[in-house]
Amino acid sequence: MAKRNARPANSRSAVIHEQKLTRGNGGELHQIAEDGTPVLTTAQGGPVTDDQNSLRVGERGPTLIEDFHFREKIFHFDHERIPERVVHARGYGAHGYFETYEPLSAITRADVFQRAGERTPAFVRFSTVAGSKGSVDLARDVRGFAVKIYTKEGNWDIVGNNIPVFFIQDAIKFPDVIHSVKPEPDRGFPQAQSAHDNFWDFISLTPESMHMIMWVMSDRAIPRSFRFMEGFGVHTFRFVNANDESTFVKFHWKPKLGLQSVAWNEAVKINGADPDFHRRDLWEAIQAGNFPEWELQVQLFDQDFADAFDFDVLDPTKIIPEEVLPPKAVGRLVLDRMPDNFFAETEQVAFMTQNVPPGIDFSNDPLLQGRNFSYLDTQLKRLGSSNFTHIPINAPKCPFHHFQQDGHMAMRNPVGRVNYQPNSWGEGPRESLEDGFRHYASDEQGAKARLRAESFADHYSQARLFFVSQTPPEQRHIADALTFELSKVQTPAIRERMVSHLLNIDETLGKKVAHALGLKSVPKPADAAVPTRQDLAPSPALSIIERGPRRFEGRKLGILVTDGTDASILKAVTTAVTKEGAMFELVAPKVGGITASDGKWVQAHQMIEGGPSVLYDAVALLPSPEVVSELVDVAAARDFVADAFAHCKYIGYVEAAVPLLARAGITDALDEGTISLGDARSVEAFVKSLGSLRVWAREPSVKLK
Ligand code: HDD
Repeated sequence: MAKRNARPANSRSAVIHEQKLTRGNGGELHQIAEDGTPVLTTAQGGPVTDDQNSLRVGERGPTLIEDFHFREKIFHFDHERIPERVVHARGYGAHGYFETYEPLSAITRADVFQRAGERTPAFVRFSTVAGSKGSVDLARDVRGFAVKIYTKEGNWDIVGNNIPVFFIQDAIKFPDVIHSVKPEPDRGFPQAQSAHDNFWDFISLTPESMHMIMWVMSDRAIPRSFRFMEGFGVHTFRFVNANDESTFVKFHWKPKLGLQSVAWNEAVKINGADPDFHRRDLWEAIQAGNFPEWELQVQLFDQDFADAFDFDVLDPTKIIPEEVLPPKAVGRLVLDRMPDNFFAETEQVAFMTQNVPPGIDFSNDPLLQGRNFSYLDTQLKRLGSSNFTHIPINAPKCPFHHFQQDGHMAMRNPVGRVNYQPNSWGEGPRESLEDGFRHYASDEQGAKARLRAESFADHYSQARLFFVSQTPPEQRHIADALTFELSKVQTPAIRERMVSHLLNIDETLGKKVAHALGLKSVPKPADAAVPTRQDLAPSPALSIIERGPRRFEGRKLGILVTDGTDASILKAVTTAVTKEGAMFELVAPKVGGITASDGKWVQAHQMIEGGPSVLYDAVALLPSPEVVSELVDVAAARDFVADAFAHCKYIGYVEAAVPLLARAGITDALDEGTISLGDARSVEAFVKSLGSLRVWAREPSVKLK
């Protein structure tokens, strides 16, 4: 029974529920009221009478320290924050499973790869690298792609990125590259930006970063969705079979829905319109039952291949082109459930490169070796206790037995007398030579020294390979991104030094950026340790456009509607889009909705000011002739159209929308991406063409930068 408590006037807003605890048969109290609602308790389990007013002396007197409920509540609140991750602070995760296609027993003894069709629980966290926890989703940045697979032989973490190479070759340089990209220490800005002096100063002094820079300046760094990006384990790892024979392996996650990115001009606007764009996208897709999926592909090779390959397979700034070594599909990853609680799972999940089950092992990649130290170490700082594996998201899902005990927040200690081994009580777990992890017995020798292998010295050839493998629009985007970023660098010498590296990668690119920056003269190419190889065959697998989806599935159409919108065209568009496996949102002058031409009320999803076209992959303009004259004067409606056009999106429009197109300056420039919607057939043609996602042929005319 709920009743308004008889309280002094100043606390009248507080509604106190008067509840009676239920009793069990033995008369014991339960913290559940007779009507089934739980009774509010303290963290100690004590039932609470009043959570609206602290305990005080008289109506206007001081608060009493005796108020244990108040003190406990505020104490806990004061300690809610934990340190954010030193990198990859902003992230979003989901649960799912990994399914093995076929047994891989010949090459690995890892249990997870032994049985076709077996599903193993998994958790994935996507992230940006540089920004703080509260930064925007569409920063130009690398995306983290960290996968935890809860195998029957312990947790296997592939702590990867959406880019298959890295900035540096040796982990000892990690603090430097990260310091340089984070906010500059004297001024505390810029946030989640690489466009500043410190970053480009470091990069221009670190030629090994050039291959990575090509990727980071490409559209890969502004993905449309986590669902449309690749993931890479980056390093060379080893598979090891039951006979202790090793095969080198590189891990790649390939999105089922294909690759897709946004334009930089669009990214900047998305960050304003919806800073949580990527989070919301994953949340909505999974809640709607559109479970994102990636295929695990592996590049497998032996020592002979490694010896013959043009580059060192231990160098994390190099790839093995897929055309040179085609990947093999070995399983799939499906994300089908959001965490119950963001903090408990996504924030507290601890990924560690050193989490490998028997059958998977490391190579000598110096970046990987350093990471294997860093990831354990950082969890203590972040999660506050060596018992972070007791947190459910980090605990293995297989049985585990060890003698680690005590420490802060110990949830489970060994039971019984024995907490060591060997012991003569005949109790407790013992090692297993047969089933335990056996480190691959590679034969290592050499003098102790701080050295960088000569085989790591070519910093430009693969940067060039990446650049020449891009389509013309993608090459333009790289040049534009470099120009934008370097335009934010205030020190001319840094801009010039950067251009001197670009000249080694591709002379035209270097000159183009020099010109766009307004450099007075083109600098000398940087001194290179070894000449850039011009003869590497382009790898089309490196292009997003070449790898595009050719389908609109999983994408979103924004439909501009008003009172009087043609109901039959609207129906045809929404039906066709849904049939494609895509989503749509209705954007209307008022979020409540519209009355369509058939007199029926249709609920809207966004008001025009809240649903700019940057949130959609394509747009349909279906205003009625009566309302369009009002719409042409609305800035957000004009931007909706002008931006969709400038971002090279497909635009379907009814005749009534022509004045709106005209106000957005588009009438003369209509092209194959602006499609008139007169009847069901034209709607079908429009929706079919959406699979191309963008009309890149339009780009030079709109000067999208
Ligand atoms: Fe790292 C987090 C990926 C190099 C040290 N890293 C972190 C995350 C990802 C990566 C995806 C976020 C995990 C999560 O969602 O919780 N890192 C990479 C990749 C690298 C790489 C693909 C190069 C190939 N990282 C790298 C180096 C070091 C670190 C060389 C240190 C020597 N990384 C860390 C860290 C983090 C981390 C400080 C911060 C939070 C955490 O580990 O759990 O230990």
